[in-house]
This record gives sequence, structure tokens and C-alpha cells, in this order.
Amino acid sequence: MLSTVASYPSPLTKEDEEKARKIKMASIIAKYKDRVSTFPKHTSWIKHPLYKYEGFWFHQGFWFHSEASFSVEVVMALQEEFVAQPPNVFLASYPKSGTTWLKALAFAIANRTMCKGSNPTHPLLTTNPHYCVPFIETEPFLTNPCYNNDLLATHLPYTLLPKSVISSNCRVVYVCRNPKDVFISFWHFVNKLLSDDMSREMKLEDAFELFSKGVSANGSCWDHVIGYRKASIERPDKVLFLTYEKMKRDPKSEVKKLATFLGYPFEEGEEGDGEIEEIIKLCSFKKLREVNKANKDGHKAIPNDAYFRKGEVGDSLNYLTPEMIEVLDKITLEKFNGLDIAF
Ligand code: PAP
Repeated sequence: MLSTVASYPSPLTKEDEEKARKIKMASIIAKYKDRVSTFPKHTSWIKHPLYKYEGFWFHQGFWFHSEASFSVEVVMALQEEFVAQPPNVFLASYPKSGTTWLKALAFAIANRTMCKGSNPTHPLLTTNPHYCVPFIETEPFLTNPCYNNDLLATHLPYTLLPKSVISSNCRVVYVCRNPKDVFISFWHFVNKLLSDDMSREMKLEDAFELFSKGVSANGSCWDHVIGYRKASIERPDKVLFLTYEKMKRDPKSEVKKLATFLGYPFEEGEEGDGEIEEIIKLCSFKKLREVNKANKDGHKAIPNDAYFRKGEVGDSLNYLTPEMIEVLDKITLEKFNGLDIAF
């Protein structure tokens, strides 16, 4: 079993251990890859089809940042191998819902005593938030689950989280976004930013057809939200539910809420207020986009600035037809009925 905390000194060197773990993980991933062919299959937005696993759609053999990531076989290997520790905090989201922003904010909050935002070597001023908080359902993380802090990220639905995340009472922060904006953000990302070997040009109408049927990576988007929303109602001390829209409208109150939940509350009054403002500025769309434009160390297929397109609420209205809006709004209204989710 793979734990994020090493308990005993090992006679093996670090390199030996890493090599052995890599081989072990590759064989576990390969074992699951064989099983995936029996799962329900659907065409997707990219060349790789989607497979239905435990009610949600995933790609198989999907490579991202040069290693297998977010694929169903990696998810299954993670579920078998990963043991969460109570200090771990999981930043969860459906893709394109504000993951990068949440990663930046949580990282800045958790590390604020170490490095002030004005410090030019602050990681958020030199690298992408995705490198500060790793995704767990990736082969690199499974192979080498080392990280600098307790923050981890996932796009997994709540019901598919490794069992230990919930049984060991780890805290989870979820960010939700209006599905219309999620859809348009995702469509732009896939169509314009993935390299040719992964994507084919996808017409908005075709992408809409799939997304509205719930056929999208880690989807359906609505069921993803519902799982975490219900968990946040049942276990409010362990699952914090945020929305992108409220974070845009009132960043100060949401950052305060997030900091308290993470265990790094701000002092009441001027000093605390100053720190909050500093973090909001450091993690703002404008600042992160500027930093990541200059940053050339991103993955070939997905440059670092790909995560910063417009950063607005309601941009989907510039792309969707009135009919599409009606369909998505109707699904949202029905699916989120009684869950008190406001955008
Ligand atoms: P991911 O799932 O690939 O990590 P994610 O970060 O969840 O993507 O979503 C990207 C969206 O968040 C983009 O939205 P858009 O396409 O509608 O513009 C991106 O611009 C937006 N975004 C990224 N960083 C910020 C930020 N600091 N503030 C507000 N929005 C942001």
C-alpha cells in the first residue's frame, strides 16, 4: 500500500525505491487497462474514447504532462494503492470550474508564513499553481507521492475518491461553477489548446450534445457537483463547498472561509485584512496570467498560460444559442433541485 508518509527507514536507496515503485505502479496500471475494454464506451471530444466506470466517464490511456493521467486505469490503481493521511487536504473540482485558482489560493494561504506574496521567489510568482498542488490521479503522483505540503488535488467524483480520504476524515474543498461556463471553458481548452495528437476540431454543437448528455471526462458535470454538495451538507466540517461565482463576487469572504477551513485563519482586523488582500492579488487571474505568460516551462502540448483564458462569469452566453442555454439551465435546475446551489 502506498502511504504519503514514510514510516520506516528503508535499506534501499531512494533511487531503488523509486524504480521499484515505478515498476509496481506500471504493472498495476496495466492490469486495470486490460479490464477497461469491458466497460461501456462512448466517443468523446478528443481522439480517446470515454469509458464508464462506477457511473462516471473517463478516458483510457490518456496522457497528460508526458505520463498517464486522469485515465480510468490510473484511477483504479489509485483506489487500490493510495492511503490518505489526515493532514492531507484535497482540493476537488470538475475540470474547468476554478481548480487553478483554488490551488493558488489554498497554496498561498497554507504557505503564507513562509513566503509573503511580495517575495519574488514565491512559487506562485515563478511557476504554475498546478506544480504547487499535484493531482493524485496521475502516474507521476502514484509513482512518487512526494510533495511539499499537505495539499493535494483531484478531479475525481466524491464517490470515487480512494476510501481512505473519507475514512481518515481528510478535509476536502470543492469548487463548483455554473455548468454553462464550465462547458464553454472546457470546449475552448480542448479545441484550441490540446495538441493535434490528442484532439480533433470539435464543433460546439457536437460537444454540447455530449456534455448535455453527461458524456464528458469525469462527468457528468452535474453528478460530479451533486456528490460533493451532498457530502458538504452531511459533513460540513470535512467538506467545504465553494462556488467560482461567489469567489468572483466576494473574494474576501471566500478566502477567509477557506483559510479557516484549512486551519490557517486570518487575524481579525487590519493586519489580517491586509494579508487577505495580498493573497487575493497574488492569486488574481490578472497576476497568474501575467506570471504564466512569461513562464516557458509548461508542458509542450499544454502551455502554462492555457489555464488562464478569460476568467469571467457568464462568458458562455457569448457562445451558446438561446436553445442551448435553455437546455443546460433546465438540466441544472432539475439536477440541483433542493441542494441550495446558487451561481
Ligand atoms: P483545470 O480543470 O484544467 O485545472 P480550471 O482551473 O478548473 O482548469 O479552469 C480554468 C478556468 O478558470 C478558465 O476559465 P475560462 O475558460 O472561462 O476563462 C480560467 O480562465 C479560469 N481561471 C484560472 N485562474 C483564474 C483566477 N485566478 N481567477 C479566476 N479565474 C481563473
